[in-house]
Amino acid sequence: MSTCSACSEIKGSDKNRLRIAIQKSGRLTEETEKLFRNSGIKFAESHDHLLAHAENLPIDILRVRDDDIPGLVMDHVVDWGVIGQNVLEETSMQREVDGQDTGFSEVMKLNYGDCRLSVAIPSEIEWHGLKDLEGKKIATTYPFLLKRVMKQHGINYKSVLLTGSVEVAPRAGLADAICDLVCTGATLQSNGLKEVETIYTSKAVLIQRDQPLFPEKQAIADLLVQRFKGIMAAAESKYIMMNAPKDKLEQITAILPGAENPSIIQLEGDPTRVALHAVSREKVFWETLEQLKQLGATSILVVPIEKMLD
Ligand code: PRT
Ligand code: ZN
Repeated sequence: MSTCSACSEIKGSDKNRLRIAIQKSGRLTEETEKLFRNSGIKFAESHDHLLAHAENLPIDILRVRDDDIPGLVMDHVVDWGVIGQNVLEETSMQREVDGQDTGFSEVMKLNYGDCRLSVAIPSEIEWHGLKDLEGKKIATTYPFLLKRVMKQHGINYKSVLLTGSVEVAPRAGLADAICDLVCTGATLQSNGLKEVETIYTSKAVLIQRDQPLFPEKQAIADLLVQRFKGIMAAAESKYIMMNAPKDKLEQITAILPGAENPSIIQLEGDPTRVALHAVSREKVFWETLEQLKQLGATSILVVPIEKMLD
C-alpha cells in the first residue's frame, strides 16, 4: 500500500486526543457517523477537511479512503479505525507480503457493513463447485482473499486485478468469473451473473493499534466502547407495553421474545387486567403481536429504544 497523505497532517497532533480513522465517503460513512453522533461525539459536518476535531470530547476524526485505514492503524498513525473486515484481511495479507507491520487488535464488531465476498459466473453456465474454475480467469479487487481459498482447494487459476466495475469483466471478455462483494445480489443479477460460492463474510469492525494507549486516551476509549455497546444493544431491542388479562400472564411472558422480568402494574378499576411493560432483546414480529392479541392483550405498543446502559 502506498504511504497515505493523511500521515503528515496528523503526525504531531495532541497525544491526549483519541485519533480515529473513518471512511470519508462510501458505504460505511453514514452508519459510522451516526454511531459517533449517537454516542455524543459532536464534530463538524463538513467532509472537506481531512481532520475533524470533536467539539465536546478529546477525539480527532480522520476522514480517508477505506483502503488507507488498516495501514494507518498498523503504522500507529491513528489509535482506532473503522473498517470492513474484507479490506482489513486483504490489506493484512498484502502488508505481510510487503514486509510491513500487520499488528492490530479488534475492539468490537459493529452492526453494519454486512456483505460477503463471493464467486459469480455467467448465469447460463452450469456450476459444480470451485473445481470448475481450474485454469480460468477470475477478476477481483481481493486477490489475496481469493488466492487463500483457491490454494486451500488446490485450484490453479489466473487472477485479473480490477479495482472497480468487476461485475462487467465476464461480459467484456476480461475474465470467466468474478470474485466480488455482494450485498443484495442485485448488481450480479443485472449483469447476467449468478453467485455460486461465498468465500468470505464481512462486517464493519472497530480496530485499535497494537500498543497500549496513553491513560487519557484509554479512558476516552473505554467510555466510547461502553456507549457503542449501548447503542448497538438498543438497536436490537424494543420496549413492549400492553394491557393483559391477569390469568394469561404466564403464556404472554412465555411468547415475548428475549424479554426479561416484565413489570406488571395493576390497572385501575379492573381487577382482572394488568399493564405489562418489558424490554425485548430481539426483533418483535407481527406474528408475536397477533398471538398476544389472541391471548387477550390490548393496546399493544412496540417502541424503539434509543440508548441502553446495563
Ligand atoms: O472510496 P473508498 O475506497 O473509501 O470506498 P470503496 O469504493 O472502496 O468502498 P465502498 O464504499 O463501496 O465499500 C466500503 C465497504 O462497505 C466495503 O469494503 C464492505 O466492507 C462494505 N460493503 C457492504 C459493501 C457492500 N456492502 C456492497 N454491497 N461494499 C461494496 N458493495 C458493492 C457490491 O460489490 C456491489 O458492486 O455494492 C454493489 C451493490 O451490491 P448489491 O449486491 O446489493 O447489488
Ligand atoms: Zn476502497
